[in-house]
Amino acid sequence: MIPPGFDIGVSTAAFQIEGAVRADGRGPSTWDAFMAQPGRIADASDASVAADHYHRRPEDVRLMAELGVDSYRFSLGWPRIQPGGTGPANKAGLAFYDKLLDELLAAGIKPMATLFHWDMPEPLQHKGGWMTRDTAYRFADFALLAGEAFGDRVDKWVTINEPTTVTLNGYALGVHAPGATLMFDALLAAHHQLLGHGLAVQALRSESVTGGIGITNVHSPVHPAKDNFVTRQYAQVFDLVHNRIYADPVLLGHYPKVPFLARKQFKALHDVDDNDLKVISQPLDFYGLNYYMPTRIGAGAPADAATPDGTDAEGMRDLPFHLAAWPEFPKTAFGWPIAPEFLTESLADYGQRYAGKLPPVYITEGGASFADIPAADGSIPDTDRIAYLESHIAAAVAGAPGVDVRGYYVWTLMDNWEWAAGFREKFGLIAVDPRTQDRTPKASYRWLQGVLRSRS
Ligand code: IFM
Repeated sequence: MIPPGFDIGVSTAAFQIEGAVRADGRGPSTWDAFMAQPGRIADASDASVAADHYHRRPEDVRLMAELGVDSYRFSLGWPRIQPGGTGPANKAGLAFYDKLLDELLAAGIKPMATLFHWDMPEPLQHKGGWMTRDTAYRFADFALLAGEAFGDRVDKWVTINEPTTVTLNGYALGVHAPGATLMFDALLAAHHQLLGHGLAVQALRSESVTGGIGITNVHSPVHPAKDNFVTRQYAQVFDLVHNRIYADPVLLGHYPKVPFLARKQFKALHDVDDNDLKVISQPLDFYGLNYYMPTRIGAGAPADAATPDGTDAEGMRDLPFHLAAWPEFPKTAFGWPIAPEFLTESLADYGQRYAGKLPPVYITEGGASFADIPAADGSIPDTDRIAYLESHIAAAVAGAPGVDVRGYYVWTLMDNWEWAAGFREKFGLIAVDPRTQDRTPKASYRWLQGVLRSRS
């Protein structure tokens, strides 16, 4: 099933698994502040312990080694390394990732490090976070620190994870940190993240890091619910805000053309300096795609304020379009349609749209939340997750014309703190008991282990 040279990895993020939010000089982050606000997190939990990976790192690396993955994608906690978002590195923070990198390499696992997976040092958020241009430059300083410390060992660098989600959930709808409800004005945060990406690429290259450099966005192919002019236009607008305003500037060096009806809303992106676009579109060594589900857009305001993550955002009600259902597909526990054919469609779309400009692609995240009800003997027979992974890995391996797909990273190694959903949504190959922190590999872990062993 998996050809030679095609990497299978697992993916995580610092804030979702590490815990130890006050340990060893870590500074507060945007998410520390957000999760402390009443009503923000579905189960009223917080990530102060999460999966306690900060203290259980060696055990987690051992579990990855036994699983047999080629690569591990994790993120470097910016507030752990640079607690105030400026100035020198916190030695204890660096030491944690130093040990992680050494342990991974000793286990034969290639490290893929993400620089920004959503936990911004709080002092930078106070100054406006990604709405402030200066944050892009502070992010480049952080990239420089990371490149200097780990540039000899990281196999691949991802500058920013899912700028779409940060812009939409964090700055437009307010269901993620920092909780801003700027709607289309949030597009400035998109531009500053992209600028931060470009500056971080320059910073890493100035440190002559040995690993490849890329960015990751979450791609959702968009379809109109009805085949009429207005619905098609709204679908096009959603495709822009979710997908193309990130991929086009990075891969083509310009923002996409906007349908006439939305010109005003996208103005922030059309006033940008050409020099920014040059910085944003530097050639990359790879492009990261996270794929979870397709989106169907219907014309007319939504019936309720629900976002795809199940959290209500009042701003949704003001939109002239809504997210329509996919009754033809089975769903994950999150209610997301399970449709591997749309991963194929996403790849085909990239192959066509970015022909000649697309570096090798890694599916840097893919996975599903399920209820994971334990059997009487305590084992977790998550056959629905196995089916999900089998079909999506097969789609990634099959690829599409014009795309060189080099790997698939399962989201995620172990059950974690799923942002605004708290501990409710379980995506892991390994269950984590929230009281004892005991790790129990699920059937999906054993299945993937078998697949990886059978390669040789
Ligand atoms: O948990 C998240 C991750 O942090 C980013 N991509 C989507 C995952 C599932 O929602």
